[in-house]
Order: sequence, then structure tokens, then C-alpha cells
Amino acid sequence: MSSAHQTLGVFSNRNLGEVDDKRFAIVVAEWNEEVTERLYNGALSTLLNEGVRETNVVRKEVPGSFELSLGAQYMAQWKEIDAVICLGCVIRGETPHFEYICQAIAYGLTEVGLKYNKPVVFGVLTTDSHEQAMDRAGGKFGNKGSEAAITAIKMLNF
Ligand code: DLZ
Repeated sequence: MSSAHQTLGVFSNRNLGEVDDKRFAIVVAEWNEEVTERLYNGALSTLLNEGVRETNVVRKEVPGSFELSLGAQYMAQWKEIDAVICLGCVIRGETPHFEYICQAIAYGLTEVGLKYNKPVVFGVLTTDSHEQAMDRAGGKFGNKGSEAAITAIKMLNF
């Protein structure tokens, strides 16, 4: 579950390094679309602000957050893709198997990143309510999509 106090404010975006030749895939879950679209807009605008070329960003969709791992794998296996940003939103109150889905995504994305030796970023909100998710998708606690984009850039310049 997201901490109520976790915001972009704790996240430094200084000295990110060169990104103009880097290519990104953004995989977006359709479930809780109102939230995930905001995450996507946050991620894309952050990449562009940091100097990534728009033609170097590809967007793909998966039905729900559970499918992010496979979507990430499809993208990571392309040699043309340098980093994969995965965006989703799982809401505890509306998801009886919340823990299983969240755990599966965390393990799945970790595995893909290690298998392909590329940044695969967990930009998935795991909240108690829709309101908490909106707060973290461009609301009062920042935008987890932007944070995910910064994470991808940082790991590319590791
Ligand atoms: C089935 C389901 C439920 C109940 N809740 C969510 C959710 O809150 N967020 C989300 O991204 N996806 C949810 N899903 C869909 C699953 O992620 C998945 O798409 C289906 O179980 C099919 O594998």
C-alpha cells in the first residue's frame, strides 16, 4: 500500500544524464483507466521534459495490471528498447485478490528486468481507494508516472 506521505518531493531529479538517444516503452494497464491515463501523461511529459525524443517512446496497452509483466517482457526483448515503464493501478477495496495481483506484478517485473538486463520500472499504484490513487496520479501527492519515468532515466545512467 502506498504511504500517505510518499511524494515526488523525496525524489531527486538532478544530474539525470543524457537521454536523447534512449528508447522507452511505456506499458499501460487499461483497468482503472482514469488513473492510468494520468500516470501515462505524467510519465510521457517527464520523459519529454528531460530531453527524450517523442519518436523514441512507444506506448502499449495491456488489459489489467496483472498483464504488465508479460507486456514488459514483450517490450524488453526488443533490442531497440532501452527501458520499460509499467503503469497500473490496483485498488484494494475493489480487488479481493489484491495481494496476489500486486505480488505477481512485483515478482514478474523484477524477473523481466533481470532477465533482459534493462530497467523495468514498477509504476503501479497500490492503494486502498480510488481517491488515494487519484492523489498519486497528478493530485496532491504528485504523479507516480513521472516518478517512474525519472527512475527509468536514472537506471539507464547507472
Ligand atoms: C480482475 C481485476 C481486479 C478485480 N482489479 C484490478 C485492479 O484493481 N487493477 C488492475 O489493474 N487490474 C485489476 N483486475 C484485472 C487483472 O489485473 C487482470 O487483468 C485479470 O485478472 C485477467 O488476468
